[in-house]
Amino acid sequence: MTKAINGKVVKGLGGLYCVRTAEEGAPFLFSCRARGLFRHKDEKVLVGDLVKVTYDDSDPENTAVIDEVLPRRSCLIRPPMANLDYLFCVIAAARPAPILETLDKLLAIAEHHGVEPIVIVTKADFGEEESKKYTDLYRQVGLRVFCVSGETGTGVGELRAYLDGILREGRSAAFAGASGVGKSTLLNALFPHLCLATNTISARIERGRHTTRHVELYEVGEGANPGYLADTPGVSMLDFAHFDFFEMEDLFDAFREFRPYLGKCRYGDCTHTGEGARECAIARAVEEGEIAPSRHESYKKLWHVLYTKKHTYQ
Ligand SMILES: Nc1nc2c(ncn2[C@@H]2O[C@H](COP(=O)(O)OP(=O)(O)O)[C@@H](O)[C@H]2O)c(=O)[nH]1
Ligand SMILES: [Mg+2]
Ligand SMILES: [Zn+2]
Repeated sequence: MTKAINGKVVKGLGGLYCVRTAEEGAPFLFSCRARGLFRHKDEKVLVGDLVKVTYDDSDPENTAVIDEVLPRRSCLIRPPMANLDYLFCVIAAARPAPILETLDKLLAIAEHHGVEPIVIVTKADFGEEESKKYTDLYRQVGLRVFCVSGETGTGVGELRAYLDGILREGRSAAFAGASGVGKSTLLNALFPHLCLATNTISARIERGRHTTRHVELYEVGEGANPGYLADTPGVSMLDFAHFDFFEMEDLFDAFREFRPYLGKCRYGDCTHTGEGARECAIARAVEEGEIAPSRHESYKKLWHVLYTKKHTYQ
C-alpha cells in the first residue's frame, strides 16, 4: 500500500537522500531519491529540508521518493542547507591562521538569510593572545563568541550548555568554517557519541585536508522533540561573483555593527567605501575605534565584487 509521511532530510549524497521520520508506526530512516519533477524545475532538495515522502510498505525494495519540499524558514547556498536557525562560524586562533575576510563573508551570508551567526574561536591552546584578539573583535561586532579548545576541553562545557539551550523543538545549527580549523574535533568533544572523522593537519601547509565531505545533520538534545546539529565540509573562498549569495543592495544591512550609522553619512547615496571620515559615518566610526578596520576592509572588498557583478552581467 502506498503511504505518505513527512520527514527531515539529514543527509544527501549523489542524489540519494536520507530522510528521518518521527511518526509512529513508520520506518525511522528512509533512503530515497527525489522525484524527477524537482530536477526539471531546477529545485534542489537540501539537507535540513522538511519533505513529504511516499513509499510502498509492501515493497521489499526501497522505493521511497521525495514528492514535495515543504516551505523553508531559511535557505543557504554555502553551506547548502535549509531551515537553519544558527550558523556557528568557526575559526582557529592559529594553525591555520584565520582569513577574516572569509569569516566576514560567512557571517554576512547568515545575517542576510535570517540565520543567527555565532563565532567560535578554536585551538585556544595554540595562542592565548590570538584567541583573545579575535574574541574581542567579534564581541565588538555584537555577536556571541565562544573561545574553546577541542583538544584540552577549555570552553567546551560552556558551549555545550548553550547548545543544549537552543537546540530543541527541531531547531537546527551548523558548524561551518575553513578546513582544518577543528570543527569535527570540537563536535566530538561536545557530543562524544557522534564519533566524527577528523583529520590530522599537514605540517607543511598548515591547512587540513577535507575530511568531512558532505553535510550531515545529527540529532542532539533530550526528549521527544530534539534539535539538529550539522558538521559541514570546509568552506574556502565564498565567491560572490559566481554564486548569488545576495545583491549589492543587501550588503548594507549584512554587517550588523554598521546599522546604527546608516543614514548618518553626509550624502544619502554614500557607499561607505571612500576613506573620508568627514563625509562617511562608517569611516568615522572606524577612525574612532567603534568599528574594526578589518570589518570595513571586508565590507569594501565585497562591495567592489558585488558592484562589478551588477554592472557586468545586468
Ligand atoms: N591543538 C589543537 N588542535 C586541534 C584542536 N581542534 C582540532 N585540532 C587538530 O586540528 C586538525 C583538524 O581538525 P578537524 O576537526 O579535522 O578540522 P575540520 O576540518 O574543521 O573538521 C586535527 O589534527 C585536530 O587534531 C584544538 O582545539 N587544539
Ligand atoms: Mg571536519
Ligand atoms: Zn557612508
